[in-house]
Amino acid sequence: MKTEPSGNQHESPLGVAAIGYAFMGKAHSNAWRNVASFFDVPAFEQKVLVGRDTTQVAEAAAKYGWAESATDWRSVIERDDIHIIDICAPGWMHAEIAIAALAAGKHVLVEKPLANTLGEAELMVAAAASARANGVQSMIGFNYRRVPALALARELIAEGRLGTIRHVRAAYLQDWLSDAESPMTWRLRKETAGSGALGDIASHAIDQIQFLTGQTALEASGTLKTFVSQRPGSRGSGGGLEDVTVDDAVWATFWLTGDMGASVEASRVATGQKNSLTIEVYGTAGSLTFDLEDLNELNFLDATVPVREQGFRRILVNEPEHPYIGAWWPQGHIIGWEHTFTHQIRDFLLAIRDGSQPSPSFEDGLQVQRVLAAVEASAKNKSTITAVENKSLITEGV
Ligand code: SOE
Repeated sequence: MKTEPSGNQHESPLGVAAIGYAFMGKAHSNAWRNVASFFDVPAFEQKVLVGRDTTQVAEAAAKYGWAESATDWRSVIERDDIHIIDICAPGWMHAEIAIAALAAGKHVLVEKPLANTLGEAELMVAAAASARANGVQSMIGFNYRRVPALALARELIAEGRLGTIRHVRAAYLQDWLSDAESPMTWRLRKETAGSGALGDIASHAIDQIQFLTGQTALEASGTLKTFVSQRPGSRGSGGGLEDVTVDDAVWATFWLTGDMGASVEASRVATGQKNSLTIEVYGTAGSLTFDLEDLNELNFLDATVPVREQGFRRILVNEPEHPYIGAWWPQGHIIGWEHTFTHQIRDFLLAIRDGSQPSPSFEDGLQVQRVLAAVEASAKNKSTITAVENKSLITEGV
């Protein structure tokens, strides 16, 4: 017996199709290939990898463990043997694919940020809400929520071990665009990426601030900067310089619910910084610091002990008691960046099996998109504060 794709009981394994085979397609494919070796998840099959270049996507499918390859995502989402669509394509494709896949009764996982614009994000949330009524689940891939150390940080904060949180600082610094001669890519054009460091990596920091504290941003003040305004055309474009139409770096401050302050800095031209997401949380009873480049560690200061004993202590987040770790290796055998994608897909599959809402939801993705839009508005208007609009653009007829 096989129920509708929206049903949660599937005798036949869940058929999975991934769209996109570049960096994120590779990271997600790796997770699909190993999740069942480490976690108890419902049966699934890596059916189809979709991409635009017939030869390249076929090579990637064979390499990454997909049974088939295809170049037309529209035909793939109509297949009865496909139940899950994993969108690893550039941001400008998220809305069209996700909305069509949800309408076809497919569960959808989409990479961050949710969309390139607030309007697209709103439409995706509306599509997710109506699909959810039919048991079709949707999730956005803020994978750093699945770093065990950050999942532990959220637990400690929720338990009150830091007391009342006063402020949070986050910086996400990379340098892969520091060289002005680095050629254009889709990530450097507003029409394909939506924004630069803001949507690409500050989105992670903004999601983390809200995830760790359980609060949401109310107001934003931001500055965006493009240091390299023209770059050599992308490979095969015949040379010449092309205008960069997104930001290289962003600085923003926020006020959140819970009377909490936050600051976020993100740059893809921070020479020498490779993939450094650092987060600091300061409360009345304690503090936490984290660095993605040391992702197995969480530094915790307990301010309730006598001052003579106080100090940040390193928690090696590698015990079976820690989130996700029990499925991997004995304590101390550390894990890596790629494991967060396995954790993400494990949670997505369990939510589909249980008919529950995966987290983060498209609504969580929309909240981040609202903050991104508020930072852009603040930067554009040179306004010190911009409300994070909580109204629906759809009802406002935008
Ligand atoms: C940007 O370089 C990037 O690939 C982001 O798009 C990812 O979300 C982040 O995990 C790593 O850096």
